Amino acid sequence: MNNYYQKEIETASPEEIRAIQNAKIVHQVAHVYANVKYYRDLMDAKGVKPEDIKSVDDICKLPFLSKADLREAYPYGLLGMPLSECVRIHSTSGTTGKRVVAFYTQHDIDLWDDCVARAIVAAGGTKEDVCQIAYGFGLFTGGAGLNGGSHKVGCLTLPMSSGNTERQIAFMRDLGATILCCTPSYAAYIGETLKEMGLTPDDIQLKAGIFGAEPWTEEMRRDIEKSLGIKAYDIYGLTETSGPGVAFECSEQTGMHINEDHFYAEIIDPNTLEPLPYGSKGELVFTSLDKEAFPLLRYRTRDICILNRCKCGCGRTFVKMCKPMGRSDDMLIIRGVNVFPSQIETVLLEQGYTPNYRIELDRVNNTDTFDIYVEMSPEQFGDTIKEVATKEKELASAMKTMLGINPKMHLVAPKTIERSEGKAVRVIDKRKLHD
Ligand code: DLL
Repeated sequence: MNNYYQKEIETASPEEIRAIQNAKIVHQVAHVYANVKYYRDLMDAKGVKPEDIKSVDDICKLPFLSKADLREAYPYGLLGMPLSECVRIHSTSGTTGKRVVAFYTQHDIDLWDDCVARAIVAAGGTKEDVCQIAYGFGLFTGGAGLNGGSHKVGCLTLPMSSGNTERQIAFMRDLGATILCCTPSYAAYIGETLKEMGLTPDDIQLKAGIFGAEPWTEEMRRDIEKSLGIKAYDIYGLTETSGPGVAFECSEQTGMHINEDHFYAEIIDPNTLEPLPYGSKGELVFTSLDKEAFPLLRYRTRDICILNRCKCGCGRTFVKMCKPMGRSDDMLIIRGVNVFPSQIETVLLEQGYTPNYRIELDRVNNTDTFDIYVEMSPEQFGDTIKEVATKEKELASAMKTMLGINPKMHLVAPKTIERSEGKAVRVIDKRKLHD
């Protein structure tokens, strides 16, 4: 059986991969400098010209990009192609302030689909498979990304989107789904529901799962593999770099191969911003080598990670990243959705509350619980229980509009949320997200 989607490139020698990267980076920097004023200004400010970048060894001369730049340049400031050449946008969750909008030409979609197709084939997928996609469809990249990859492999694709779990299981059984793609927490929930419905893994035909978009542990992998009777593979990516498929796990299940012919990865010290050698723990930075419409150079992901180039038993030569080990910013991933505490603060202030709040997160039955405790003002505190309940509901609905997910709101008495003498501790995360 062919284990590769594009064997020649996936098993190319490190020298061959380098040569591809070197050729692409020269072209990409010229493209960005010519077409993206925002980045040209950053390069000019640093005194770097496109001619200074002759190979990927020179990447360290280029300025970094961060989420703050994306916000400043919103919506079109980092666009590398005329809008008339773009065919799609995707976006991260969150409304005002924190939104990231990524643009794609047809060429970009084709490359993205290839990256995801490699992931599906690495998980054992072929055109004989039935691929059930239970990532969200819409602006989120999960549904569309896996859908495109599944088509490229030639799988029969079920674009289910997330939710309606009993229907997911009914389709899975009726249509003989063999590969499930969703967040790991949703996979675990599907496993539990299967059991509650009195079914076992023998009642379904799944053989593999491709799970990502949020942190998950080896323990969770074992649980999911057992409850669904499958082999569970990790997949990584972010909206800014296209979406899922920047890196994917192979049969060895010991880290994710980065699609290095499309993305150049660096690890930096998040404090000094100095590049670190392979094997060091630091922040992952990506340069997209051939994306046209949203060609980010040296984008700081804020994911803490380790890269290594050990020989892999699967035969692939692409560098491997470990599971992300945390973040170098305060972003939380709750039920697969990216949430910044500052978004919560914005809603509270807009709705006339004090910014005295606490977020509590836990994982119960493989689903994230999300509680926000907010102090009432002394005037609000006089309200009846019924009035308070109505206010909690209104606040939850405003949060849902901002964040895309529903927290449980708790309005509490004035001065009951502990004050901190130093940096406020706003988040209590009881989930065990990392090994
Ligand atoms: O989560 C893209 C994606 C969709 C990846 C489906 C995999 C599968 P964003 O919503 O922009 O994009 O969130 C990106 O999610 O910086 C990581 O912090 C986190 N993340 C993504 N994949 C993984 C993973 C999509 N496999 C942010 N393990 C990233 C841990 C992950 N964290």
